[in-house]
Amino acid sequence: MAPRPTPADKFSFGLWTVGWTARDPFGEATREELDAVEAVHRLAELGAYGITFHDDDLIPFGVDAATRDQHIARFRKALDETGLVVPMVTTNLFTHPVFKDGGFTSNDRDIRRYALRKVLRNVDLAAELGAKTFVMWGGREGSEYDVAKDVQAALERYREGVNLLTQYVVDRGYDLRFAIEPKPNEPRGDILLPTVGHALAFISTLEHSELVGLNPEVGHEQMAGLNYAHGIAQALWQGKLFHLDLNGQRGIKYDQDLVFGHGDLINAFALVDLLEHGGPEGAPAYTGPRHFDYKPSRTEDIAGVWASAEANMRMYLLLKERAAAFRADPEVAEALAASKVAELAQPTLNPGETYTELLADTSAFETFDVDATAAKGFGFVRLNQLAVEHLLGAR
Ligand code: GLT
Ligand code: MN
Ligand code: MN
Repeated sequence: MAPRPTPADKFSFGLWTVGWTARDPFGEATREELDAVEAVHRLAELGAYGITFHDDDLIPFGVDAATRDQHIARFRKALDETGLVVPMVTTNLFTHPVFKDGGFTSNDRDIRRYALRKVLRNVDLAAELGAKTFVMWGGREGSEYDVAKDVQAALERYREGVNLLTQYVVDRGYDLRFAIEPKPNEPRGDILLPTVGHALAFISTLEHSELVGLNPEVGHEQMAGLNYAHGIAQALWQGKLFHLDLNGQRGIKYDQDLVFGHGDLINAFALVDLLEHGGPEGAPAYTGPRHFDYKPSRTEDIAGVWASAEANMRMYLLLKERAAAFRADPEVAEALAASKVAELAQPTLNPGETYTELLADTSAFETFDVDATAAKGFGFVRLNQLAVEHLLGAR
């Protein structure tokens, strides 16, 4: 039995996740629209602490200002009634046909200006609702045809857009940071900033790069055949893990958005272990929201939607429990030591040592027993077997 989720676990869900009516490119919706107020109440009952949304999830695209205010007021009331918070907000720059060639990087300049206005309006709403993170998933920023997109110009326009947004946040005094969500493809043939690495390199070029980090999604890295836990570790190492999207994906194929852990379970275990124990002295490496961005499968009715929402939180808590057991096992401690895992944290040079001393150290090279050292194994397989046994609950 995994413990029941509580707000202290910091689980959050996108309104578009439980609210997905399951329309796909091949078939109609299989579920009714879900009211945002009901989503807030149900998620609170299940033990979540937060809800996130795109502007258009909450406020239908194109409604007048008075209607917009009514939608926001109803939502706020539901938040007040339940205590649910809004840790993150994002903007939809992909559904409306006007964004068919992107928002910030559309070839059409008027569309780029419109996109910026749509985002600025939503940044104000995010700040009003107390969100600390503003996600930017540029799903339509890309192309199908290489000759149709000047990628260097597109990146320059992306940069121009993000620079404007950070300046706005600074000038307004908002306590809000931006998190770019990479994805390699779908819906565009190729999306700009396709992986964690591309996005980190882009962020380093920005005027207020300290205000811009990442929102990596499990499935999006795995669609590119990459190791999500490694990507998260690099984002942490660079101080750029501002937020994250947890879900499941099975291999290099379309974006499945399965329940967290229902894809690569071993990597999910390594991820939870990293988040919960990867900080100094085994402390959590990440303390932000554990945000689920999944799609309740098209086969499910509304009861199945709530069961799948629960499944995400349960998977996280079970993995957290398994990771704690792994860390507490003396045999694991011994295997970790035999594999010299902690030795990697030790600097390669001695304190104050330079290449001069290294060159003078004959034990490092001239008398170093290369063959004897090469003959020793690291014992990584034994260590991994212990991890998998803990994951299976076999230890
Ligand atoms: C869309 C996408 C997600 C993003 C959302 C944020 S929108 O549902 O598939 O991965 O996180 O814009
Ligand atoms: Mn996805
Ligand atoms: Mn996502």
